[in-house]
Amino acid sequence: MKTTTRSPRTLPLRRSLVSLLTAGVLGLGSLSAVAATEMPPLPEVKGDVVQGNGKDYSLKFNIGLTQSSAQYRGLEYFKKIVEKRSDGHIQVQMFHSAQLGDDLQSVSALQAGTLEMTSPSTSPMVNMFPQFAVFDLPFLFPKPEVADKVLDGEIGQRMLKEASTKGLVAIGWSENGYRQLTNSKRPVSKPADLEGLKIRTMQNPIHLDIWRTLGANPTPMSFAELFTALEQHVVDGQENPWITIKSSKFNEVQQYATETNHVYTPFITLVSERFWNRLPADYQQLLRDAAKQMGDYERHVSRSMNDQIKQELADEGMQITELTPAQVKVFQDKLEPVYADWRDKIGGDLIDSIRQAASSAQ
Ligand code: TK8
Repeated sequence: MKTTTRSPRTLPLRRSLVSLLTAGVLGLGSLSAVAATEMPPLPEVKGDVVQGNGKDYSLKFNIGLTQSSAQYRGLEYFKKIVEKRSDGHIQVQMFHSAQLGDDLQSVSALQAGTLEMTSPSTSPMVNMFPQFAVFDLPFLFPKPEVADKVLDGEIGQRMLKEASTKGLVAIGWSENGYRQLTNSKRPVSKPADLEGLKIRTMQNPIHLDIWRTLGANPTPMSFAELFTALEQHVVDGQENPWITIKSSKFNEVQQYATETNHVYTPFITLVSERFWNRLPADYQQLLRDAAKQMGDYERHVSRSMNDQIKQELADEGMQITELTPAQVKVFQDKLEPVYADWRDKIGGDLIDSIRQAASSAQ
């Protein structure tokens, strides 16, 4: 899939049109003037057709990110698996960019039975499931393999069970990824540079704490409102993974970025319990298998594109600050009190077992 990254809103489009026209005039005919992001191909569907009960089902799956996200690519794979292996008896309708609601609205819609599936970040759900807060602690997951160990291991599987309540069935993990800071005001390489910057955070108390502790002025807000808030300077900055920054075109309204990698955010795959209960057991298992395969593939897409997308953002004019290990440590040290405050609320044992997984994955 080729994904063009320009929108008619801003100057860069005019610039890229000029270079396209120039390329045309010069007979180069190449599209290379417009950055295009190649995604790894959709894998083949493996596994037999599942019998079911002869009935047909239709499920709406709504996500928060755009069609050029790894999340949407994962959703395409999920659809392919489910439709093929149910021999067309389960139809998956895909919705992106929060068309049917943002993360929290989608979760409510699942509970109400008006939407069948969604895949929110865990962070806005901590009021429902406090144990998810462990994913909001800064610098807890030093590399993706540690996240895999936790999500695919005992802790992640237990969390899926615990989150299968309140009208929800939790069936898998994919990833949003490592979060990076962007803003429209100035380069940031140390906490002092954040002084007075209005930073949008997810609706999550630890994220608020993180940015307050670093000296910024954080405001929680739904992701669906974020582009407009940045464009209209309601906030100066935000933080999300490179691929989300690019696929949401935040670089059109944010000049500066800092590679902080401060938090790793998973996406949790959720099904409406009302819908789930209407499915025969083998279709329930099919959805579980498909969610697992989507999660593995989506994580692969997200990771394989991370550096490439960072480069594309730089090529398109974003000023990216990379931090030295010593500079990262300044942020980490400053955030120690956040750990101290949250340790008991989240559960010291849980934090310790993740740190253990981290050290054994080194
Ligand atoms: C998308 C959100 C988003 C998250 C955020 O639905 O809110 O910043 O990182 O990706 O889940």
